[in-house]
Parts: sequence; C-alpha cells; structure tokens
Amino acid sequence: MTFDLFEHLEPPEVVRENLAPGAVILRHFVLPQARTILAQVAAVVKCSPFRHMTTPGGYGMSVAMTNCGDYGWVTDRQGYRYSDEDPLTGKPWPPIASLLYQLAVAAAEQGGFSDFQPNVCLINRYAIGAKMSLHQDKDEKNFTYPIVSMSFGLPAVFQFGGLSRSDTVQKCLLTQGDVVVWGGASRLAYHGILPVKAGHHPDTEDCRINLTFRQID
Ligand SMILES: O=C(O)CCC(=O)C(=O)O
Ligand SMILES: [Mn+2]
Repeated sequence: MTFDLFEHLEPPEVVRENLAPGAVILRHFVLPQARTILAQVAAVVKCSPFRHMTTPGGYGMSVAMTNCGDYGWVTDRQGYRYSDEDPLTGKPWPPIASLLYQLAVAAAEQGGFSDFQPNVCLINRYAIGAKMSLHQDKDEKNFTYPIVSMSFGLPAVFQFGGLSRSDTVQKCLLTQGDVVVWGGASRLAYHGILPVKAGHHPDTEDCRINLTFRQID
C-alpha cells in the first residue's frame, strides 16, 4: 500500500496581512490551485508566447510578458497601452480561464472590493535577476477597481510604497500562492519587485510567475 504523507493535510489557511488602507496580502490564497493555474498559464503561452517588450524610452524589459483577457497590457516605442489583440500574433489574447477569473474576484472581495470584473490578466515571468522598478499602475481608464496580483514559483521581494515615488516602501517576501490586493486609497501606490534571487522551485524551476488582474474600464 502506498502512503502519501500529504494527502490528508488541509490546504494552508489564508493569512491576512494589512499593508495600508485598501491594500492587503492574502497569504496562500491560491496555493491549493497553484499547479492548475500554472498549467493554465502554459496553455496561454502556447497561443500568446512570453516576450520581452520595449519601454517607450527604448529599454528592453527584464520581465517577459504575455496576457489573457479581453485586453492585454503592451509597451513599445509608442508607449504603454492596452490592446485587444496580441501584437505578436495579430490575434485576440486567449480568454481568462474561469477558475482564474473566479479566484481573482474572490481575492478582490476578501480585500474589500466587491464589484471587480477583471478584463485583463497580465502574466509576468521573472527569470533570475529580473526585476520591476517602482511604478504606479495608471494606464487604466478607471481607478475605482483594485489590482489583484498572484505570485507563483520562486520567491521575490515586493516593494509597496505610497503615492509618491520617494515615500518609504515596505518590503514583503511573496511566495507561491500569495495574493496582493490594492485599491481605494492605495490604488495608485508605487510598487515594484527587487531582482529575483537564484533558486529552484519544483513547479516553475528557475523563475517566478506573477498574474496581475485589472479591470481597465
Ligand atoms: O510581479 C509583481 O508582483 C508585480 C507586477 C506589477 O506590478 C505589474 O505588472 O504592474
Ligand atoms: Mn504594477
């Protein structure tokens, strides 16, 4: 008879960490679904592959990106914007899988935002050393909806500051299954990811995957 040490364990409990008014980390919120979600990411990537986009200033981003949803976030020399088709394939982005959509809505609800209907899921892949500098998410038409951000694979340090770039930042280590929700008074808070440290994760090997859900209009 085989005996699986883990099969009787309950999924870890969600632990809530308040970051600021309107901003919370929901530890382990999507941990039970992590492998299913990563398989859904792999399916998206088959249609709309990861690519390194260029900033308006002409720099290549260290993070590789793709999207699913009605729109995707893109950047090139023309600027940051949302597009209803993938510029690489000329086709619409793959849809947001139902499980992902429901989990994003549930996380927003836990964060205190009850009417979230995300129509964009930006998928970020961080190889070792990749980072995202402090920035605000402000390319959306409407800031009444929160940002819902899920982390998988290698851990990374998330920086969360205030409404000015120079405000002090909190540093939080995000690991597989953690979800950060920020909206309301924190919707335009500066945030970023420090360079991902070398490591190995059984589900993603040598990278971190982040899913950022937004409702853009
Ligand atoms: O990777 C993360 O945790 C944050 C990603 C992010 O801020 C963004 O894509 O705008
Ligand atoms: Mn962001």
